[in-house]
Amino acid sequence: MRRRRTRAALGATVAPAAALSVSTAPETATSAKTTLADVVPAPVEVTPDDDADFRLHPETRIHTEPRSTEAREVGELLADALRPATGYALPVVPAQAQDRDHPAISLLLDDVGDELGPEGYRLEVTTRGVTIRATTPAGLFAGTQTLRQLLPADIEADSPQPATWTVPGGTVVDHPRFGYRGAMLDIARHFHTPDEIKAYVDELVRYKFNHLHLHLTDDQGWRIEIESRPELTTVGGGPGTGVDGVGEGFLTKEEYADIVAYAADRYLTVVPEIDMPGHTNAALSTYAELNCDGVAPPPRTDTAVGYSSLCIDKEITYEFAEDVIREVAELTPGPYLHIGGDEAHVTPPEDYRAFMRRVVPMVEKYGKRPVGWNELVRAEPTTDAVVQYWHTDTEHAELAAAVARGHQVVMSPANKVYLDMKYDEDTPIGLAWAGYVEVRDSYEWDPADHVTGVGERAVLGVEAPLWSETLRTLDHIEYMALPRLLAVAEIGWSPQESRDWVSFSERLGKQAPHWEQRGVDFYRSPQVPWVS
Ligand code: TNX
Repeated sequence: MRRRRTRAALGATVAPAAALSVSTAPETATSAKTTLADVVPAPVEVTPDDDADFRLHPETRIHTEPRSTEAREVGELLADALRPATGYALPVVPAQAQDRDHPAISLLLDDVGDELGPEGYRLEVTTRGVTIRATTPAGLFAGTQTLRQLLPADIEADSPQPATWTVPGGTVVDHPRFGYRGAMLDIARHFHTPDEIKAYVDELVRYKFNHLHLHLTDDQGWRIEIESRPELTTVGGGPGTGVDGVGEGFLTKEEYADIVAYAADRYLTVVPEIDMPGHTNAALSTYAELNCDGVAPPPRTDTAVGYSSLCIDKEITYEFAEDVIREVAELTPGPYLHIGGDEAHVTPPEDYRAFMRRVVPMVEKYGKRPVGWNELVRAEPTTDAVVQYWHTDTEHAELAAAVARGHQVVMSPANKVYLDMKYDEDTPIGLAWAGYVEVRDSYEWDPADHVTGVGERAVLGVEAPLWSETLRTLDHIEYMALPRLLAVAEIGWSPQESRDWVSFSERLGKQAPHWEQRGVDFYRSPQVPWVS
């Protein structure tokens, strides 16, 4: 996805426009040569070699592992990323013994050691070229994202630039701390189009996220086509749906499958969420028979939560749940299916348990690993279910007990990583129920030391949710996500002992020219020494 917008265009989409220019960095660093250590998330090991810089050149080729389609495809994606600004041909060709001397970026599948895990890579820059080695194509892909950050910001331009394309010399050895590094996008409160979702995917993969959780259904709208219940989308996702009635739209099955494939090509797994039994007014107002009294409530376009529930005692509820789960599971190659379960305030606790005891096994019946918001543990589901922790407490007996029973947890504490929280009182969009969340708040916490009783072994990973009650456009998404998304990226990837706010904020500041060059919006946090 290539996009280009001006600041003026952004002003037109975020109200009040003036508020966006309020924050100026305390100090503004000057643009300097990129060093091998300027990467976000910080790599595990970086060894610079000042005498080994490599320059991309009109004759540079991309050599990929012979006979590996995946390696070639990673090479093609890299070429697509580098061709517009360099104007070079960058042919992608199988690596051959005889052309070892040709200046090249080489992507090779090699046993780089078990300690680097399935996503690790080694990147070596010498005057002859760049070599990325990994055990898997996912590792090669991660290495190419590091390489993109090592080039001057002009590499983001969509037409040839006069720059010198120097890659700093040395070696990077890298692998992630957590296997699950996610971001969530809410397309229920305001629908976001396939192109907008793909643009977000593009941002995520740059910073080595590997899961995209799509919040597909909520009170204000149903956004995924279900063939057995066609009106869920034509009515529940149709005109007048969404917050303030201006968020209509839905993904057809083809569009969803296309997003899943686009993400998979970039080693990102889509995690679909169907939120139940609460957050279901869009379904309840579409199909009257889902209500206990058989009467459809009116559609809702406000932002209240916790008032809706599927009817626990009706058999049709479970037929509905199973049809939806089956169809979504069939469309989803990834291992997870999220069933929500949050804020079911009008579902009595016994009913909630009864509902989840029938519905969680349906997810498994269709071959998926259930995921639920942390309230799910009240139903004592199978310990295979992943618990997504969104509450803000650091003492949470219910969660600790679930971990003691054997559950794995994805950490998303709202006061740290909810990207829809305002940065400060001047943020023109966003909510503030979990407090203001500045970039340093997002960075300075450890998922494995945050809730008593939830240690490293129980943490599957970390996820940054972005709820869209106040977010309509891609500019809004970018403005709330950047720069905090990168704090979450580093928490998920980099070793805890090497994490350091000063280092992070300096590396973050150097991302600004990249974002500006590609027309991506971001919040100029006063905490960050932005490079202009
Ligand atoms: C709480 S977090 C919710 C969402 C809202 C969000 C707004 C969670 C599991 N539920 O329904 O959109 O707060 O920040």
